Amino acid sequence: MSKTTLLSGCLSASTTIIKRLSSSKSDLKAVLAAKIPKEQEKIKAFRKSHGKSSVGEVTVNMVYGGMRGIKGMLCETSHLDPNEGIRFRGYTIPECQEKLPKASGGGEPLPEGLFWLLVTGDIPTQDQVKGLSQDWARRGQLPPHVCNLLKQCPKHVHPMSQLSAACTVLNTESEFVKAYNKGVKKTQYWESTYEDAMNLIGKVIGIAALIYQNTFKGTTDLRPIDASHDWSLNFCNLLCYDDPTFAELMRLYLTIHSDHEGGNVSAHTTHLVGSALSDAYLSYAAGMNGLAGPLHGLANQEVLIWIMKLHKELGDDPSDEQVKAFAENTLKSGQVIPGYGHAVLRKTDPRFMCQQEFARKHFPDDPLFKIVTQVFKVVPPLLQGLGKVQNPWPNVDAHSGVLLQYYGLTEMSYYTVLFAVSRCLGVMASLIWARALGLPIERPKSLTTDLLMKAVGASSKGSKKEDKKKC
Ligand code: CMX
Repeated sequence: MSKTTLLSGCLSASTTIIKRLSSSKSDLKAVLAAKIPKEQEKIKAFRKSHGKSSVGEVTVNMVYGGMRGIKGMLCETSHLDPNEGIRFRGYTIPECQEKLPKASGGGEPLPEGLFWLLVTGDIPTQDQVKGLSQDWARRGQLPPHVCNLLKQCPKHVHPMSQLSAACTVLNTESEFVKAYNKGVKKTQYWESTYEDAMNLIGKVIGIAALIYQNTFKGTTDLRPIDASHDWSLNFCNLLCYDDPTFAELMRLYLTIHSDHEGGNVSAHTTHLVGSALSDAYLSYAAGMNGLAGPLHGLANQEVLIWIMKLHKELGDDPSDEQVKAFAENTLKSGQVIPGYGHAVLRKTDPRFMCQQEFARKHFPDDPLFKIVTQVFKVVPPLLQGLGKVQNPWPNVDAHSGVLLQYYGLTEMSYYTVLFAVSRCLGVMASLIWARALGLPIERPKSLTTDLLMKAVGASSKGSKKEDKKKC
């Protein structure tokens, strides 16, 4: 396929590809349409019989402590057990690796399969997954104003800011906005949201690739999307990474970063913004602004910076004592050890484990992989020794950078964009369901400290209000 199919440096699916696809749409929407009424009925009946039952108490510490442990959200797509880790619609990561369809000759799950699972709760067939790959490819073309915005973006703008800006202005394409403005019924909101979600997933790889090529490679020419390729392979092609093992890594990477139940910053923000009936593009962009924080998705960038610094200072084969001293210095300077700890998990993240497996299989002797393994041995006892860290074990971000750099993707400020591409699957699956279930605008109750004190019968002596009263 030649680059003549490019639209002034902008991603386009060629006419031949579109023709090939016109008869090969996946039947995901039909499967979903059949499931929604049953789910609505189930929830209606459940709320009728148990709507006023309590699911737990809220303590003062929870209010001050980032709402940890408050059961106040619905998330159908995945559930995070503190000890076991994530289950996507009931399936663990090893189960997904075993059961989800793979690319021809490949060993890793296709993210298309995971998306099907997140949306429907069912493991898809190879044909259903193929249909999704083709459907997303068909939707891959970017409108010129999005390409122009990215092309004009100064190189020092962080790739995550570029992603957020591009996805925000992509809402010119929103089918939901069009339907809403025409007065569509609430029961049909999910249909146009589904189209937006699928279009966004189709386009996000082109946006991400354009950010990469423009920022780091000095070009805005992208290879065309090929409908005979899966989503990850197309993404690798757009990035110009042709190693088939890198495509396998991407399939695994884009699968495991997709969803982590509802309360994490990116998923929660996407849901919150979506609950105001902001369209899928605005909701996703908002969520990704949260993913861009160093305590969340940006940690993958921070980890590799930290590992590279360690490697530069200590060389290829540092002793455990040297690694320990390096980590202690990080803590002494008031910083966290990036890639370690979690708000919910209390054991090593299974997403870390499967990335470790991948590295062990494909490049066991890489010096940076050895350092990651050594840090895994040295850092947990160190964090345990601080006496305040709830989870001293590595999370997903502790490993991903080392895998990416091995294949030559060394631009660390880009790493969170890869996380964001994957997270698109989870948050879009949830947004479709939020609209299908007619979930209302989110509006939790907040309290002032004085009101909290009153609520639990504590004395608010010394507070400004009390002082005022005395005057
Ligand atoms: N290094 C040093 N200190 C850490 C730490 C780490 N990796 N993880 C937690 N702590 C500290 C906290 O900063 C906190 O200290 P203070 O009380 O002095 O403020 C204390 O331990 C208690 O924190 P916690 O309850 O264990 O953790 P939280 O739920 O508040 O925060 C997280 C969770 C992930 C933000 C935190 O562990 C952290 O900052 N980790 C490093 C950054 C990181 O890897 N983030 C990625 C998480 C995965 C993701 O979302 O992508």
